[in-house]
Amino acid sequence: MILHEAVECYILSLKRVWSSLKGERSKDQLGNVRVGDLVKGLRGVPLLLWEHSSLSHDGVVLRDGSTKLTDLDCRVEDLLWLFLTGRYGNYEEIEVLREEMQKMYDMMGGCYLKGTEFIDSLDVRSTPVVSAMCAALIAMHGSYSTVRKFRYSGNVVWKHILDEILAIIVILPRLAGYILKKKYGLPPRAQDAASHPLHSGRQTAFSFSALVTEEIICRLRGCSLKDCKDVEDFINSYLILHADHGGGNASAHTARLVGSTHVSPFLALSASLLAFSGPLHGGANRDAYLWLQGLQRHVETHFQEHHADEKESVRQYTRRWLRLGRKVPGFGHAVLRQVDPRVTALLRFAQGHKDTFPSESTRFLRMALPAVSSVLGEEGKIRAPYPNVDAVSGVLLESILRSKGQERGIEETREMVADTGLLLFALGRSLGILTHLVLDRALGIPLERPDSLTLHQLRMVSKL
Ligand code: CMX
Repeated sequence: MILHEAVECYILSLKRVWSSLKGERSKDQLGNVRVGDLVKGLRGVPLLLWEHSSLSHDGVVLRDGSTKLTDLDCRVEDLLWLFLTGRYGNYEEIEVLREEMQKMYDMMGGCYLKGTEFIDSLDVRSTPVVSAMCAALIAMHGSYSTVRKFRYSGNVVWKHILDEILAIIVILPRLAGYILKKKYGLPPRAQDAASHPLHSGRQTAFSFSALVTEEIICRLRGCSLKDCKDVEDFINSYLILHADHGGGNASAHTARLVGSTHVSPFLALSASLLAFSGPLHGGANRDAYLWLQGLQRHVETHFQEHHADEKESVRQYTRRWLRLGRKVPGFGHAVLRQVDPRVTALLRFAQGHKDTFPSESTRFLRMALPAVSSVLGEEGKIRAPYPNVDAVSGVLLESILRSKGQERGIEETREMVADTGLLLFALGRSLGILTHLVLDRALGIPLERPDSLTLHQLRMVSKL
């Protein structure tokens, strides 16, 4: 028997047991959990401590138990203060944080250089942008730990971790901008030169959203930050809405698991972003935008050629897609059971800023999303046939990036928008993940080490 046949044979025998455990034996008790919990990815089983926020069927709530993430009206630095101290900071405190971040930013030149050298050595065109970011984080870790020699243990280790996560946070926007520059051949800027000090000579205090807007959006649009006030506000909201979603999602949980081995936050973040980039999690951000682009083209063509009803075209396209056995990216959720509140918040923002977001983009989303949902609902098995945050972010971002009249081809612009949305999501999520690593180490969260069972052992429990 050749290898593939032998493996297939083994898999078929495992699948038979697996299916019975998912079905008729799922209610069998297994210690404190049920067999069904184990085979369904521990959905809804409360197993993790996560201080920043928790997620329920209708959205994410911050640690005070009443404030929704979508209700926050603040800057990224206010959120960082909240995550790190458990309360809102006053004006002076946030200014102190901004100064700390500016100092950190000025110190990170050598480290950043290591990251960019590593990115230069990659074939960036064929490397997924988040993988390039992870590789650069690993390279920068070597440089950072040479300068700051300390062991990742002891009572006050959280102070070192705090310094380290601030160092990472301030450098991430430049790294993301550099990756996009390399991948899309954007014109170099003085700040990209290795010899150029990181300090940009900005007159105002450090602002994460401003840095992200300057390094990513302004670079892609070829404009300056002062012409982008609305865009900077959008980016600030986008980062905040993506910053945290409880501790059970794949990226947050990976950071917790890997961090629990006491590795450096550079490495824990790198691992967590790799988990993030999968198509069922953050990677859906990119896929959903490209899927919606295909949908939009289909709807336009059908309208031009047959004057077909738009909603019917959307339903037809979705049905065909599902018939191929594929998932519709940007729809469904493991926890939410309604339209993702972040979808509503981002659309509301766009509708309130019509100069930046032409009404056609929001009109299309408002028409198409419920039509896709209605087809997914007909499937019967999808527990949340509603759009999640990934369904809107790319289309809205495209409005910003196209509004300056890019000279690129349509396909390349699409790829660029898709990559940019994904990187922005990664930057937002890094804020929650990194700040929680400080709390993990301060609390002494132990090495995560759940028990595992073989299918044979499960069969014994279920008497199969
Ligand atoms: N398209 C097609 N089928 C879907 C679907 C979708 N968008 N969402 C769920 N289903 C299917 C599942 O594959 C499952 O089918 P089987 O029973 O045949 O295996 C069934 O519906 C039930 O799934 P569920 O309980 O509703 O959803 P899960 O908790 O298993 O999965 C998620 C949740 C997000 C992985 C899933 O909805 C999905 O794959 N969505 C598309 C990818 C996506 O948008 N991911 C981003 C989520 C947000 C984030 O984490 O960033």
